[in-house]
Amino acid sequence: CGMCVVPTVGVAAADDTITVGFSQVGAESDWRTANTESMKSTFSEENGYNLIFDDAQQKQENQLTAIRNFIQQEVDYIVLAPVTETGWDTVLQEAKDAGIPVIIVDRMVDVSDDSLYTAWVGSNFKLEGQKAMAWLDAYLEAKGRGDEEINLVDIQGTIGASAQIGRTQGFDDAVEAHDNWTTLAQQSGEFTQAKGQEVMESILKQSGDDIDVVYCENDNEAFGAIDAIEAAGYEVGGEEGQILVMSFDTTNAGLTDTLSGKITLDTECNPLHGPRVQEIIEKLEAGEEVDKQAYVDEEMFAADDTVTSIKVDDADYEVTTITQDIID
Ligand code: GZL
Ligand code: ZN
Repeated sequence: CGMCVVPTVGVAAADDTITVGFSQVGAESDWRTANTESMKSTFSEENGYNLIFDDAQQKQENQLTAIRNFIQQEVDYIVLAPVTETGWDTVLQEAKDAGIPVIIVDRMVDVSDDSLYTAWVGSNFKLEGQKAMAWLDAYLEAKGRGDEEINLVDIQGTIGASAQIGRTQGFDDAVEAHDNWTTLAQQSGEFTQAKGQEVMESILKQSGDDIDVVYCENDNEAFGAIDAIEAAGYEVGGEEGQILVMSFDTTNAGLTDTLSGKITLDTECNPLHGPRVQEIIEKLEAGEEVDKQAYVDEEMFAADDTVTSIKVDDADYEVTTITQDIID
């Protein structure tokens, strides 16, 4: 009903353990599940922590409620995985007034004053998009399709999330740079399989025969899109006449689809923030300085070795051909 306050799990801890309040986006994707697991296994009791975990079911108002609960419970640290970038200034000011350091993970917050958070650790989402599209450029060239008219579909993530903003930016900039590339459709799949399938179905109805590439902004959307594409009688894959599906997150299921060739490129987005946040908290406990922002390194996995390295802004990135033992 939205009125009931979801009871936040957790109890007040003995005074020598560190109590961490973690406001998580939700459980919309495999990536999110791995991210939650990383935080829970790092901030375990046996590791000397008391973790109070809250799942906001992808609603910002639930995250605001959770943070206010953490403040009332006088936690030692607040960790926030923000669902979208804006709307955090007031609640972060309340945490600051309460003297509770806030660590942002994964997506960014867009705040008027960056002293409202102590540190951020996550991915460079625009670079992820640039890398993926640089691979597509090289892949099509290698396949002799560099001058062909290419029609692309972008199934976007949750609108306003940093991962969506950055990956869409990488997509749009690359399409802009190629006069033989056209964006047929660009719509949010909300980072979920169900919505990804629904959006793909409606786009296929409008222009199925014209689609060359589907750029999914996470694996779960790709799973849904692939089901829709195959149900409509088209083939997914990197060859002419097939629909090339590319994705992000490199979840186990995503890499399994890359191994089978259903996904042609999966660009990593590393979910294992637990250890990184722990390092920040331990430094803060020791009174040491921490970096304001820390990007995680991320790789790319392709179904075949057509392209083994790409360049973005004079930096080189390796493209790994997926094998079963990488997935295990
Ligand atoms: C990316 C993260 C995104 C994942 C999606 O760091 O914010 O949110 O790519 C998840 O799977 O929903
Ligand atoms: Zn090009």
